[in-house]
Amino acid sequence: MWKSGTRRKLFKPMVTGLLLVIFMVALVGAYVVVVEENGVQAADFAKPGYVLTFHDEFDGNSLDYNKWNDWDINFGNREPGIVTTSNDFAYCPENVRVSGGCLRITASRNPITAAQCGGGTRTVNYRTGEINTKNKFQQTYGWFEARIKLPKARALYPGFWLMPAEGVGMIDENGGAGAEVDIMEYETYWMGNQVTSSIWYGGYGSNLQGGGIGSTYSPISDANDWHVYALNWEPGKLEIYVDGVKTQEHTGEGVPYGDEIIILSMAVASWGKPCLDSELPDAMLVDYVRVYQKASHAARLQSGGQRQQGTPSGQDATTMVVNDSHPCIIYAGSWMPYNNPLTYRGDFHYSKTLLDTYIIPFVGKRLRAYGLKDRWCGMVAVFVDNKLLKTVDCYSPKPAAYQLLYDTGNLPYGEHTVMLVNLRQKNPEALGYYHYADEFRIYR
Ligand SMILES: [Ca+2]
Ligand SMILES: [Ca+2]
Repeated sequence: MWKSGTRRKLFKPMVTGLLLVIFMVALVGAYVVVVEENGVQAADFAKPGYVLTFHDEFDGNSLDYNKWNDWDINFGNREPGIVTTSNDFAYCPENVRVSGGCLRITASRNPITAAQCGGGTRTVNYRTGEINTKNKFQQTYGWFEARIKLPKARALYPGFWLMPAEGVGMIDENGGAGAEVDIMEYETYWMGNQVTSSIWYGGYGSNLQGGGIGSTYSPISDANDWHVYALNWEPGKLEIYVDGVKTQEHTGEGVPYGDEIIILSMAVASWGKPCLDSELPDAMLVDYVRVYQKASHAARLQSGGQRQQGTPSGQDATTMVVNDSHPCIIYAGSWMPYNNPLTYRGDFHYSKTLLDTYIIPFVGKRLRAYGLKDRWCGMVAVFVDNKLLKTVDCYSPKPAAYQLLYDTGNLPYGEHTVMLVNLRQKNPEALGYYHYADEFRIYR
């Protein structure tokens, strides 16, 4: 009798917990489109058939160094740099600012002696800026979009472009995995109400090939107004969109098939034209950058796109490693990000509150979740496609990182959703109700 009574006591809160959880499935389902990130509704980013893999709305007061570098890709450590011997300008971190909801890359007349690519230093007359995602974000295929306001001062050359993640060496003679893809470039001196798009491959030496994508130029209604410039990159095909209208297409040779990084930059005194110093400083403004992956290409995304630095263990062609900070993970409740050098990419999300929930939509056949375990960890429920998979006790008498927290097991290949819910329950040894999410591996 004593035993059965105890069981009933244990059973009752469990039933209540699961009923609440089932209620949350519906609630969270409705919550997906209104969850806010940086004050902007996720619904603003929604792109049917795609998943958001990277974005920056530039809403803060400084550049997000988790996403961007503010120096040229040929340099490092925020070093001002001159890229070619013909340039009369240096890329300088000080000319990159974030304010008023925008990234601002400013060209200014302000001589500087800086390092030159290939060695040595030189004094140039102008300073400007560049940001890029080298070693921070890279992807193969997908939709790359930025909302940009071009500058007016003459002889400026703003650009929104992609480069091979592994460096220019990836642009090989046969087209190779990589290519420079110029989604949008604009020369203020002469282009008027049109922008240009190009592809370059074969290296930058005598084998350089490429040129304009399609008919090269895309009309814009007003060069000095805001426009959305986008690339749709698929296997063997590049398409350029301006304000949602397809303007260019390139198929066949040179279309890259390896990871690329994003660059926003502005050259000065370009095309051999002089600047008019009285028109400077002037800036290109970027409202946002958003990158998506086609849901049907997610298998490809798992094979190297979205590759992340510091992967603690093998990532092969069939595995995608996703950090807890990935924008596709939807956190609801009082989850908090936290830094810890012992974790994957030095961070994790933690929860200690009943019904804190996260949702991971993915395409694949299996998901494994990894995180920390310690004496303060409690129990969570894991749902796959809205069905309870299991409850998991993450308690460990000794703290341990990179622990397998749960595994969906094999599923039919396709679109799935994993949901985790904090049950705020624990075993008698545990000291708390914490849950730590650190890293996810998705298998195709
Ligand atoms: Ca913005
Ligand atoms: Ca992490």
